[in-house]
Amino acid sequence: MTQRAENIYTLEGKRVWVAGHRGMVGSAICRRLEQENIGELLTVTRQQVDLSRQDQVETWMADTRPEAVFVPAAKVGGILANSTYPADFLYENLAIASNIIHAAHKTGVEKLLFLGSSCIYPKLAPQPIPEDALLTGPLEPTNEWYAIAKIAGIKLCQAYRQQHGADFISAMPTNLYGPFDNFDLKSSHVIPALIRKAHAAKQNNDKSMIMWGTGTPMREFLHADDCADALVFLMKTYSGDQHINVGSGTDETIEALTRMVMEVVGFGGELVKDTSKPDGTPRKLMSADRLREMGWSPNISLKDGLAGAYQWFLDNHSDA
Ligand code: GFB
Repeated sequence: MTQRAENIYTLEGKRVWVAGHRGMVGSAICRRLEQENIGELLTVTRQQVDLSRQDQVETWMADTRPEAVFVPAAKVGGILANSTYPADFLYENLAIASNIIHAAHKTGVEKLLFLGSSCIYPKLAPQPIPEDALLTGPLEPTNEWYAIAKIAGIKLCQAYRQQHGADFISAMPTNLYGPFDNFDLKSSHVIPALIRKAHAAKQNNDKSMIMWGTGTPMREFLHADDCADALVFLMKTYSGDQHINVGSGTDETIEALTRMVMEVVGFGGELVKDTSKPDGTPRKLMSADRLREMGWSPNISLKDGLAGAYQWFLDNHSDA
């Protein structure tokens, strides 16, 4: 059995800021922190502080003085939103990353964890993708804007570590799903979209439901609660220059995923492919070796996670 890495940083008694606490990952981190005996959980809404405004971020951090910071805050979206709004995805994510990381340095934050995404890797990276594949080839065009901003965030953490000795680290989660996901069909990722579509098809007694693309691309999925557990683990056990992949280590074709969702939802109709919609990158399975060597592995199977996500959708979307 792999030995679990030792704790080198404690969250106990600390003032911890989760930037973006209302999002799927941010809310999962807040739930996970309930087990950590932290001193105070700091959160702030978009109405109180716009994270893309440097002055607002700096004032808030100088006033609240967090000791540890998680940065899941980002403008996120699925394949269509990413390719439709390149300026928004690049500008907002660059601004959020640089404002928070710079202010964290200025206010003496002890430890910061920045979140990226598996789309930072080259489109045709070797599979499973090791961390050192970063910047070895051209990016996938449907999400290069978001990827460039996230790569800049990783580099900011490395630069502040190198120049100022700041203990800022980065984690690269794979495609995530879970409670508080975005179920809007135009801007969501694939899992919430499929859940919504399969549910609607079942309710309406439709003969079929539509899946975007050819169904052949492969994607790796991780439940947001597993991701949050890995992030807290990294915060406590890891300090280093290199970003760390956070994934499940296995992937599915989009068609297989769609059939799993149909089964979980209980829709037995036909599957129709809309090939006018983009497939995106053919495959992005990340190597999970580094995190496994440190002693962390996920707990929630895709089947159980999908069932939980469907239940969350039913409980929280009265329009469902
Ligand atoms: O999750 P998704 O939108 O983003 O799409 P990416 C994954 C795959 O699912 C694509 C297919 O091949 C889609 O064509 N798909 C099938 C669908 N049906 C649907 C549907 O109804 N809705 C959606 N959205 N997809 C994103 C990046 O890439 O992944 C982001 O754009 C980020 O930057 C995120 O990195 C994790 O996996 O292609």
